[in-house]
Amino acid sequence: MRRIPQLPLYLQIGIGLLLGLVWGLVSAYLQLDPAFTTNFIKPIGTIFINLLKMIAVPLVLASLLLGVASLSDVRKLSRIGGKTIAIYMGTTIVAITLGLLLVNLVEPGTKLPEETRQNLMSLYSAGTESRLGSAEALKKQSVIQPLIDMVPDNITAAFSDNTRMLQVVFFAVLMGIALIKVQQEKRTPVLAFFDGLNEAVLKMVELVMLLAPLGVFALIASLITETAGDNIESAFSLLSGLLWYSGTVLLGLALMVLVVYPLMLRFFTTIPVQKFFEAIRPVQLLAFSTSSSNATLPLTMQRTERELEVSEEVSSFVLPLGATINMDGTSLYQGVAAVFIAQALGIDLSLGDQLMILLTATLASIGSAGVPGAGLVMLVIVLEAIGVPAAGIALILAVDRILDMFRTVVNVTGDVAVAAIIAASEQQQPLREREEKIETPA
Ligand code: DAS
Repeated sequence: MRRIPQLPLYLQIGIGLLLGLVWGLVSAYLQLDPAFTTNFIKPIGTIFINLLKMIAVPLVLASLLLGVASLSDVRKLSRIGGKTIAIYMGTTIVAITLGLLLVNLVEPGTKLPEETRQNLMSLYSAGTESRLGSAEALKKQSVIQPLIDMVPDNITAAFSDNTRMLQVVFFAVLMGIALIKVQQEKRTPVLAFFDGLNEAVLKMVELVMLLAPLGVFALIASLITETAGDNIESAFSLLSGLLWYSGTVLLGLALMVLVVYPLMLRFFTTIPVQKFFEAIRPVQLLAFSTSSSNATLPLTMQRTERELEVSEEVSSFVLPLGATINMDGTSLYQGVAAVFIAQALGIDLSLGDQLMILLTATLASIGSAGVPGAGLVMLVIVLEAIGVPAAGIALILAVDRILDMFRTVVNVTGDVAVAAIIAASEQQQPLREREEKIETPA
């Protein structure tokens, strides 16, 4: 029997989103009793959010552990490994800082009317009291408490609580380093098991994403019916807040691709910028349509080696690592989303909170795997680290799948830019010098 052609995931989710918007707006307009939506539709959205929270820890553990352990030949590439990780962290911190600056600049646009915020607070404020409690506790702690807190005293407790993701990251990195040592001493392929675990977890993310269209429908429908209450205006104010939010993320992503990376290329390589963009255009298109850095990786490596003449040794190390731990687009989005959701729930963030966002979004983007929706899963970690209820992601789910496409483009563009910089710093002849040599007659 002919297989029914499956709609691409982003289309399926787009349809779920539209149906959810129609459902929400119509029931708000007709002032239908939201009880039906709350009792029968909203639970589907709650299940979807719980599934995302369920896979957050295994996702970080598997992808980060494997990412670190795959540095097994870091002895051979020690200087490349150190430089690569340093530049990756640098671009990620620039991305999040840019996102935080922008979202604080457009803050008035993302501010929701008091009534809408009150509605949202009553819906999603479960968990904020824990924030107030921890704020009190914070005052008594030493300034390096966050570093102390990173070391888990009980790893099963760390795995059981999404607010302890930094402890899971700490464990994954330590385990990854231990695996490097075991590989070197035993010369046995110890990574097979973790490879399998990583593949299995990525498959679980795919399975969870199958529920995404229904989950998005349920979350948007219940979000609008419950916040709109009996007046359609607050529904539209929520939608206008979402437009400001999406515009802020897209502006930040555009600045990364059109300003930050070209500046980096100009300072650290002699690759002409338009040559760079010609080389990676097919990579960006594939990243946009798949929303997956992992799926794009084979093409990313081929184009980087062939068009930008980066050696296979550098590209086969820098790019797979980048697809795992370097997600500038995702980290910028997580910074903007965390502040937008906190504001929408009426939670004012101190500078300390925003620095905590910087730290956790950096770590969350390292832990995010290069698959569709991974950034959303890890956003849960960032929110819970600053005491904002994770259920608040329902606010941005409507546009998340679309933003995922754009942030994946930035993720892969950043990986290729760093690969080109590492290649140039390895004294490989940059492209232009080689061209000049050919042009000038001997
Ligand atoms: N889709 C992820 C990637 O492949 C990014 C994300 O989910 O934010 O890079």
